Amino acid sequence: MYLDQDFVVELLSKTTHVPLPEPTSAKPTPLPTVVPTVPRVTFETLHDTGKRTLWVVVVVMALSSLAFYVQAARVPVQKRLFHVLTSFITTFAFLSYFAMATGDGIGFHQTIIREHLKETGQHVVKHVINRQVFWARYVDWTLTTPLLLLDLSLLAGLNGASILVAVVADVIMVLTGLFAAFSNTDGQKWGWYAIACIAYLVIVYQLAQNGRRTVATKDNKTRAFYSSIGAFTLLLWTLYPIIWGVADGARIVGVDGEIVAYAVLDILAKPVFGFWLLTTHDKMSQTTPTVDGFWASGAPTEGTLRVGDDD
Ligand code: RET
Repeated sequence: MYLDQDFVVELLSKTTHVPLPEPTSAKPTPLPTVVPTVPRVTFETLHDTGKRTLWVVVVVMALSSLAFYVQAARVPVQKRLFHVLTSFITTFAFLSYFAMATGDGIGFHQTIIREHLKETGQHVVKHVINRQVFWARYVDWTLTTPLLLLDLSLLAGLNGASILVAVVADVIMVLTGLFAAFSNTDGQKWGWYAIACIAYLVIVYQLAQNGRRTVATKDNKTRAFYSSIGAFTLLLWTLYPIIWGVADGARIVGVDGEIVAYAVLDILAKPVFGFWLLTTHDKMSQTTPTVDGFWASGAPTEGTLRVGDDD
């Protein structure tokens, strides 16, 4: 707003002046010291490296999903379940990476660092750290890690109860990992993390102990293959909690580093794992694990009464 100078002078001259207090002989009382405390606010976010990496994974997941769907249509129906499961895994990963690359599925976790002031006895906010948490990852893992476990369990011929235990432990692991990522105190964060690690050990037990015992009754090729792909999976999966620990957990690794590390692991754990599983499985003879029954032929119709049939 523009104000005319003469108008302002006239206005001020008309202002009634409040009389100043008369000087007294009394000494001025000391005022309490007010320490100005403006907290430092920092943001830990992704930069160009992170963004580019997310887009690379979007493309890798899209192309491998297409390849898996095409391969699924070409194999005998008894082998198709593995293809369908693996295609779903990369499809969910594609959706989650597309969300993150376009800025969806990302939240902020706020850490507030306080300082104790001896003079006033107050706890003042000194530093506020806002770090991006990619929660879309956890949605992806909740859906895809059980499917990966299903792939391995079917290969080993694991019983239904063990599969269920492994899948439920897996969901608990991912969800408690998500709680850890958004927790407020160190106790809460590492408490959730410890629970997630116990759930992870339950999965390892089911697949390594029960899975190996079951696969021991199968042919040599299946046994050898289960050992190799199982060891590969165990190694890769164990790296996830380590990355979480140094990135989201201890905050030693930045957001870009975290994205790159998970991208490498995700490509190995999904498309590379998938291609290895499917090509090896397709090459195996008909005596090696195939899924028959309902999953290949649907519900049995033999012996059922069809209402409406004349004969
Ligand atoms: C969290 C943090 C809490 C402790 C543990 C974790 C384990 C995560 C795992 C993830 C595997 C993901 C895979 C993705 C494939 O694309 C949740 C990181 C134990 C094992 C295989």
